Amino acid sequence: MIQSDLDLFDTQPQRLASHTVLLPGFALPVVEQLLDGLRPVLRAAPWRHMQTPGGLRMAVALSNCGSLGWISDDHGYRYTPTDPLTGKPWPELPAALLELASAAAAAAGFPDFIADACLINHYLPGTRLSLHQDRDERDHGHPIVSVSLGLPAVFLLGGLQRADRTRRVPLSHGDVLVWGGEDRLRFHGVLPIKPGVHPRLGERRVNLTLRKAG
Ligand code: MD3
Ligand code: FE
Repeated sequence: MIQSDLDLFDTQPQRLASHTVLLPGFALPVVEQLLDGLRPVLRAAPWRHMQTPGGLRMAVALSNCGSLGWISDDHGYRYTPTDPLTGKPWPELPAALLELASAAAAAAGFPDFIADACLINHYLPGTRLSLHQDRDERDHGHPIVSVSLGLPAVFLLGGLQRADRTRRVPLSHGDVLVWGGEDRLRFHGVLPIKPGVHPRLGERRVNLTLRKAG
């Protein structure tokens, strides 16, 4: 293999900010285990479009697993122990996902992370996620681990003020992003997903966001 080809398969961690680390391809060895774990979750808690507190339908469809799940309705954004669609507890966090989250956090310098909530976001081509902060968790001291699957995305990494300039970070199938500490409250978003067909997931992007919410 010639030297320049190595860059294409670079799986070295990349520090994007003081407490933000991209782990390219970190989830690739366990993708099939993740998908096997997600199938029963999505049967029990199917994709749905939540309403924002302002009454708008979110473009991203979502589900949750773990002891807490993130929801949005006319009362606001919050974590709940049960799925409002079924009234039942959210499905359990699949073991492969829980283990991946702890391993990724450790690789990024957060050795004791145990997730209790996983938000599962579903993007069709054209779907975007506008710039926002994640502030609904009880303790902002814990890191967040995000796993990208399916179609690629361009992630926007901003600063602590909405108006701060944003950086574009390409995210591919199997990439894992970990952030915490002072980066935990950075504004962030996702540009509209480009049309395409992913060989494993088809015309969609799925993002798993693992947190300690409780
Ligand atoms: C936050 N999801 O669900 S996660 C969300 O790809 C959400 O579905 C996006 O934002 C998604 O709340 C992005 C990745 C991420 C990466 C870096 C960050 C979130 C970040 C840096 C600071 C704060
Ligand atoms: Fe977010």
